[in-house]
Amino acid sequence: MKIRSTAFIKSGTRAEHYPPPELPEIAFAGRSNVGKSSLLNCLLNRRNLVKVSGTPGRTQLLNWFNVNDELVVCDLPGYGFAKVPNSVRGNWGRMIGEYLRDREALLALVIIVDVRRGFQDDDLSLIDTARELQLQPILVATKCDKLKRNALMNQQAKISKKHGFDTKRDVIWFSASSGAGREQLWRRIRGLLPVVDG
Ligand SMILES: Nc1nc2c(ncn2[C@@H]2O[C@H](COP(=O)(O)OP(=O)(O)OP(=O)(O)O)[C@@H](O)[C@H]2O)c(=O)[nH]1
Ligand SMILES: [Mg+2]
Repeated sequence: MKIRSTAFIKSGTRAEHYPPPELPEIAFAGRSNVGKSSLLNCLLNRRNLVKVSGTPGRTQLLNWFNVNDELVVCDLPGYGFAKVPNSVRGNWGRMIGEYLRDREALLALVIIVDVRRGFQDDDLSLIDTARELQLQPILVATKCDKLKRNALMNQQAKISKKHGFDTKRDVIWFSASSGAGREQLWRRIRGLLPVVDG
């Protein structure tokens, strides 16, 4: 995908904050600090469009970005951060549940995990939620550059075996540092977009 323009649209938490659903939308979710914002910057070829946080669990808002006036991407707040109080956790569930259920423009949910940790219970439950809502979950394991080649291959095999995934087809092995998996993720996203003439 050729990135011609990217722009921050807005942040919000509730339906009344959502931008008008004029373009197809793809959302990105994952545990805090997993590398969601870095993945988005890599995908959009921008160093710092999406803030990369030193403090995990800080971003409690949905953040929307326009890409090429063709597509909207939404960076969802991270989950599973131990230090977040229960009240915030409850809010997260409500906020994300509402968004996934009610956002009519939403085509797919990209679920991002750290390749070193794999898919944990909260990731798996989000995959289930997406499927129940007829949203395609696109599974991505990021930070692949953190493992040496052999360790990465072992980890890919281990994750795939545990969840019955096809190593090549079901998970995109990504690195925001090296750009590995970037083209594959774009291909998946592009495949969901309506074909525009010309
Ligand atoms: N080596 C390496 N580091 C990464 C990668 N992706 C993210 N990081 C680092 O991981 C940390 C967290 O990255 P973020 O992109 O802010 O993660 P996030 O999921 O958006 O975090 P929250 O919004 O706080 O939940 C930063 O220090 C990044 O530089 C990657 O692919 N490789
Ligand atoms: Mg972030």
